[in-house]
Amino acid sequence: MLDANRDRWMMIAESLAPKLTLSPVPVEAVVRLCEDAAAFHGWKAQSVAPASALGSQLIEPGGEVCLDFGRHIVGRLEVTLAGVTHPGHAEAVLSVRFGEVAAEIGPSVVDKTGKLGGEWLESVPLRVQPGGAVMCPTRRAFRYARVRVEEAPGPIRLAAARVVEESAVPASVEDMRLCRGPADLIEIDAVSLRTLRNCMQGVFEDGPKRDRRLWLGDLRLQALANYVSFRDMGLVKRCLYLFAACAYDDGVIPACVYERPRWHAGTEFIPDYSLLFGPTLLDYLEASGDMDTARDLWPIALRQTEVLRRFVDSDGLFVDPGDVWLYIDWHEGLDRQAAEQGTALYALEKLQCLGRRVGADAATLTELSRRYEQMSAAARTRLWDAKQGLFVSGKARQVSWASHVWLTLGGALSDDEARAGFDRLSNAPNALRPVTPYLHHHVIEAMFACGLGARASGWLRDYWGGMLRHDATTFWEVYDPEQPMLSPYASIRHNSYCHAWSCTPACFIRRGLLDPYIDAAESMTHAAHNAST
Ligand code: RAM
Repeated sequence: MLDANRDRWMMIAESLAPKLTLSPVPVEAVVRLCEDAAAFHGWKAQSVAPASALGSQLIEPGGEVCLDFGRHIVGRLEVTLAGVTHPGHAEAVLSVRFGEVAAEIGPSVVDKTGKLGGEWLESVPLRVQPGGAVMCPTRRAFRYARVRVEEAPGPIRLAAARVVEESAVPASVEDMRLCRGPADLIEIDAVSLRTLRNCMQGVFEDGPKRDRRLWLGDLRLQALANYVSFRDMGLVKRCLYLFAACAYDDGVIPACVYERPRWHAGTEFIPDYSLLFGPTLLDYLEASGDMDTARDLWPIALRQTEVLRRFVDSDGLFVDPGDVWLYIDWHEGLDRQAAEQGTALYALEKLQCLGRRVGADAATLTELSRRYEQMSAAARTRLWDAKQGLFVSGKARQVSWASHVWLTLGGALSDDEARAGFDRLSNAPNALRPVTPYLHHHVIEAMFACGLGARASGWLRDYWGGMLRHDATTFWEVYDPEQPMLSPYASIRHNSYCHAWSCTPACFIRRGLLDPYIDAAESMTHAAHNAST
């Protein structure tokens, strides 16, 4: 299946490479980054002067200025030096550090404690003649740019600074802003779309700051938000084909793919991501009607459920092999067995829908249904704790939101049971809570699915609204209101602050799912409809 298709799939993917839209964004203010114990990450930007004052500010060699662009941007910084101020016309050497949030570049020394490479934290040197302009050679993701004068014959002035913003999306977030509804939801929606737009580059990136990879779990959620907003079907199709073309030789789809030096699979394999290829393809088919792509990629979507057999015992129970990356959420102590069981059920169910749509043969559909029933029964007999009225996971019989949420999404519970489970979890302080917007998204999806719309709506406003209250202009990779310094990478400076999987509030808002829980006069569905037509 693979050998015959790999090159063709890659050609389709390459033919869909987007043309990026470039748009200038002016600097908004000059700020100073300072420590502040009351700020969520311990740093804040204090306004020093309006942008109009930039040109009159003299910066001594060794001195610096911090530019605030008012919101998160992906693009190239361009600075223009004022005309000759010193004899000799010597060039100035500047260095620039970029930060998505103040805490990233507030400290004057680059933080080396994080687990990732951290190249994006290093400063970029720029040489510029008096009266001339220079553009940063590489694309950066940032709100703040800390410009330091490394060498100059005397004080210099910046005559102008701007960013040439890049995105695969031609529409601006302002064009798409909802015109009706509660103010917090309008803002949550706009910030969701900015998060999505800034991640939509040559592919749907997981975050534009770090190594800009395409991850399958992120793609699924980005695509859902894209269908209710920018509706760029070509970019989703390109990404689906990239994953298919980069599958390992046994047909397993990797968790992520890299662009350079040429498109290739990452070594990361995450079963709960591979399993979501089929559901992502089904969502794409439903949004685009593109049956040719669905039929073309159906065999490889099906293949991911074959791979699942490696992890399932003869009763249909997912067993953690111990040496494979199970993701689900970035909670360190999370036992993922039950949530994997739920993801597998979810995928098997969606695969049956996809199979019926693409005209799969009866034997395949019967086998998918048999496996679904077996795994569903195993969830009830092996993972359900009747005394607690909740699922348990792993040898330690851990209780978590992740297990309940994914087994609800996988259809292992009736709506009544799922609702009762949410009540019990809320009263179980030891139940492990979600820490990333990825799992929070699924909490909300599961709540809506079992009829807890009011609760889902409140959860969304509270969680994503919390990031807004901490000045987010795009949503973050990791956010736990109780743990500001939480990072899977040992440093919050390595976290991404414009992250793919965080853009999904727009899905719920624009599908009108929150409408029943807000004042009828403020209904957002009509506004969303206007925005997308
Ligand atoms: C990280 C990124 C990415 C995610 C994986 C599991 O490296 O945050 O978005 O999909 O983990």
